[in-house]
Amino acid sequence: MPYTLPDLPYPFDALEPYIDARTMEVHHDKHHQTYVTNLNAALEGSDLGELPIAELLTKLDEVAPDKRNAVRNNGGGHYNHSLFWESLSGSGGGEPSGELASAISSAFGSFADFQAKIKAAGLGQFGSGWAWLVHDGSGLEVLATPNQDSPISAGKTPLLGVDVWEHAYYLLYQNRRPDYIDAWWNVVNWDTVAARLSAAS
Ligand code: MN3
Repeated sequence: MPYTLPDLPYPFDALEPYIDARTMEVHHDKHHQTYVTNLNAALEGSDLGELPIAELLTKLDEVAPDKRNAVRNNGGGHYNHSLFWESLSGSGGGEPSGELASAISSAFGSFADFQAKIKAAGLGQFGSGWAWLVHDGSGLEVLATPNQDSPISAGKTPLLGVDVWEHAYYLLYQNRRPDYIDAWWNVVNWDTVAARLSAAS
């Protein structure tokens, strides 16, 4: 069965004023749809297209060499964006609690230190990519990936990612990536992130 575009779990305007409805519409309906379409095209005739997307991204070396980059980019795009939509909520923001809050404090010092690390990773990613909070098997780590590379391909479990491609923010923030990252914290769904940590650890 081909991969399909998941519905957004909220209306396009749910993340206003931090992320505008028009950006969400184009980002989900056009950008994410294109990753799905191109992923299915690259896997046409291959059994690998039967795998759950997260598993496919751990088996990129099994993809035919002439299709591997297309699967890496578009499969990563599909997986990363599916995770991204679920990580956000119009009633999000604030700070995490419980086990997630403790894990962040012990890994990074404080929630503010963690936020600074994510921002530095997002701003330090030249061109397009993502900044991530991941579970690396033993604890939490912040890292950046270029393009649509996903930490899951490196054996790390993504808990939260911020999309720093210009398509994620340009309509509202133009070149001001720092302002977008600052605003994005207001729509992070910490319940989802906490559930991912529980599943990973
Ligand atoms: Mn994007």
